[in-house]
Amino acid sequence: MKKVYFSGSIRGGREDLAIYQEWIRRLRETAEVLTEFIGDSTLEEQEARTLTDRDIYERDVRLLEGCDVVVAECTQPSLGVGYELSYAERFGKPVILLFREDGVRRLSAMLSGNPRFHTIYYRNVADGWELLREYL
Ligand code: 6IA
Repeated sequence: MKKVYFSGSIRGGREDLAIYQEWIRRLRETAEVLTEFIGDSTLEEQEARTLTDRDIYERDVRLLEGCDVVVAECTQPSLGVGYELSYAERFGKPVILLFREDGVRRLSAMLSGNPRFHTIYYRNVADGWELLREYL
């Protein structure tokens, strides 16, 4: 089973939380998801009590280094997700980006223009999943 580092916005905004949960649920059918906490609705309160930002950074970098592939939902812009993508590239990890098309937002050219990243544009998770599963 591949180890997937699933990346999604936290402090960048939690508007897409339900979408992250759906992606994580599907990914778990065929892969080990190292970052199930991305889909946790109580993450902010819990981690604020138990972990410092330094702890979070160190844990996430360790998980990134140990993964087989990074899958990042990039529709909601997040500095942390962008940082993780660059870090993943530096460590030679395959990177798949997920971007929900709404006809308004566009993916940053720094991501869509990177030939080492593969982007899946989707309208709903069920359709996107058919494309993503081919890569896992
Ligand atoms: O800049 P952002 O917060 O949106 O960055 C989100 C990305 O950074 C995610 O893909 C995570 O892998 C990572 N990340 C950021 N914050 C956390 C976190 N707790 N726990 C785990 N991973 C994180 C934040 C809790 C805090 C609000 C108390």
